[in-house]
Amino acid sequence: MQKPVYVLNGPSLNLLGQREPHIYGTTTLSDIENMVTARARVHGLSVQFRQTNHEGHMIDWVIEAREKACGIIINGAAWTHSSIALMDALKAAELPVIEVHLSNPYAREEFRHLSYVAKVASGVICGLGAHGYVLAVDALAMKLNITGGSSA
Ligand code: CA2
Repeated sequence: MQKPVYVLNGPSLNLLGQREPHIYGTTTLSDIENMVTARARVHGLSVQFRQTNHEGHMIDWVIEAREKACGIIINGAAWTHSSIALMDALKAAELPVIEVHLSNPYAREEFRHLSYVAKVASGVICGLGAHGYVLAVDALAMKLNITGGSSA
């Protein structure tokens, strides 16, 4: 049986839909979990969907994914731009990694233009809001050479 996709979300993403809707939209993280789970099912994939505000937890999950996941979809939020530890863990996981962002960091402040995650990711999806997560599932299925049903 196929291992699950780990969908990992970084700091403050638990506030989605409650604050800064002009930047991050009105969709909640729970809505995104439902969207991702439904899309993964089309590809015959299951999902472990998680969020943390603690960097060490995120690193532990990435290391756990090395054994337990078929791939990682990650919105590292602010750690994207700061965490060499996250980059090193993602590299060590030796899995396909799709980086996703709701906003387009390249159209925002200069400090968001550097992504340590992108340096070890198979692909990056940004600026497309919550739908970017759905596209990330499709991208991961493509990387895994999984052909879903006729609606995939
Ligand atoms: O656009 C994205 O998905 C980001 O990863 C969001 C991060 C930001 O640091 C990245 O540059 C781009 C910020 C996540 C904070 O989430 C909030 C959600 C609702 C309200 C306030 C913050």
